Amino acid sequence: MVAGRRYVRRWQRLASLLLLIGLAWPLTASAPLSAARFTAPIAVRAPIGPLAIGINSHLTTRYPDAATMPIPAAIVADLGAQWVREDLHWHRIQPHPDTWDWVFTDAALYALHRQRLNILGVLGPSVGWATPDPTDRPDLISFAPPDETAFVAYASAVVQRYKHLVKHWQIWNEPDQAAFWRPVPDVERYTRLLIKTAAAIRAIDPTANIVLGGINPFDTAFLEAIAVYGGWQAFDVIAIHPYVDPLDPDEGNLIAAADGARAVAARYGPKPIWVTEFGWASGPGDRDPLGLTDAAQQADYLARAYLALWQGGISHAFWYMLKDDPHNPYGLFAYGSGRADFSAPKPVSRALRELTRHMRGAQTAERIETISRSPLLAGDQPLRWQRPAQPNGSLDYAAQAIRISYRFTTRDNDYLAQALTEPIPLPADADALAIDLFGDGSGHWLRLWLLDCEGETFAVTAGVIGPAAWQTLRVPLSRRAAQYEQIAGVGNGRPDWPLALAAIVIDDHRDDWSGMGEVWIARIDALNGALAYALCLWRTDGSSALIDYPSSRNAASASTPPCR
Ligand SMILES: [Ca+2]
Ligand SMILES: [Ca+2]
Ligand SMILES: [Ca+2]
Repeated sequence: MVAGRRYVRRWQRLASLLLLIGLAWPLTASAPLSAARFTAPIAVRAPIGPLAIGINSHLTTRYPDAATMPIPAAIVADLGAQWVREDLHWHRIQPHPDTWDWVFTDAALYALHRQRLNILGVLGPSVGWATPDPTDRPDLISFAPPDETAFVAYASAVVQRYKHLVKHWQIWNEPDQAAFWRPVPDVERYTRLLIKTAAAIRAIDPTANIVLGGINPFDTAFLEAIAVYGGWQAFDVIAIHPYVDPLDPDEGNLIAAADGARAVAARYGPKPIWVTEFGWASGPGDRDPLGLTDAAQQADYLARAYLALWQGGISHAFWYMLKDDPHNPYGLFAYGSGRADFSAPKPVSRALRELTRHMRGAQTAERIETISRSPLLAGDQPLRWQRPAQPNGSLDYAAQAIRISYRFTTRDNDYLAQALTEPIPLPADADALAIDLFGDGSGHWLRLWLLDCEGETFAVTAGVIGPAAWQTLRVPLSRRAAQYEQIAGVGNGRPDWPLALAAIVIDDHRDDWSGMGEVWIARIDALNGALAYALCLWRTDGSSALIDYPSSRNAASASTPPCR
């Protein structure tokens, strides 16, 4: 543990030094990169404290019997999670302007509280009588934006009633999705609702925390627009829903899920980042109609995903969800004979119980990797690049690194693709690519174009261009087609190996962005064996434990110390 901390401090000092260099570095041709470039990049991703494990329990809205609510609450507690996420649906609490019904919310929240579970309460969506949509039935749920005064009154009543049980309030669910803010998301209007509701909640309970509505982290335009519309001070916690299914946690690069939100937060003010939904179904579901993930894989992915999110700087992560819906099997328990049936735990239940047992008291983690690196491209070995088709920037070599300068001028999608004259073949056994880059804090996307053996070109997203410091972006290279986006060429539509690196692409993180910047790449390596790593957990009692990361099914056989 001590060694690990010293390691971190050394990198923090180097990061500060590089930051100073970066700041004193006005886009000149001979930047002083060489002194730092042969040391390893900073660990930009690391646990920021213990991981709070949560579940989307939905007892308030989905468990059918208020009288027996202690039963499912005990089942949730038995899984070992510390947090639950509960919907406080407006149409059930206030079905008419003058009717208040607290039966199910009282039953669920008190039962969960008695199990010592922390509760994240979700406020919203609309009730029909409070929207202008004439097709809404007045007493039913609606996803149209609500009358703001009525919404604030409902939120205030809920917070007044439960402020001693609930300290974290999420304003709406997924306001950036058309399914949940109809007919189309309206960030200006959401931000206004957020500001008004947050002010009302803080007036009632100054110790309350306001959590953003759970947004897609792979498109940060909505998050940034909240700041532009003046909403950044209205919330305490950024919440993201990084669904990557049917990709697995490694293919989906879940460890990097928070990078985009963090880049936005670096511009407007840092805040904790929570994952208030993530998960995989155990068969055909909303996001994966083919059902590419089965029950065993769902269990396998659960632990890998929680640990990847933790490594990625997430402090709270809520699995979606406790129980299957009839046609959406994301649950820990099968639907069985109905919403009150908890008799059929799926393999993923056991995986969660094992994970919570291992994680009890764990403060920090250290990844023990057994990968090998082989260099693909290095900044001190200049290659030939083609002039890009777009007049959006240039590439040259300086200070033993590739320097890519970009200038995006339009309010539409801008990108700069720098293509190699001769694409570089990837080793046949490559599991991932690692890109060591010095960012500019822009938060733009770095993508790679890969050429397959049929001549088709595919794009993969390497990650987010982070702060002015060295960082490593890791791109998993799945053998499954789902990860890749075909952009050119004629063939079977799948990436057929061997692949070759064809281009490095910078894409503006939101299309209406314009401006200029500069990114340096010291090297790109191929990694082999990327999945063969383990996680060493350090606990408050001084003990440590080694967990096999690749498969939670093996977690029961996790060995005890020493980690090394
Ligand atoms: Ca192909
Ligand atoms: Ca773009
Ligand atoms: Ca643009």
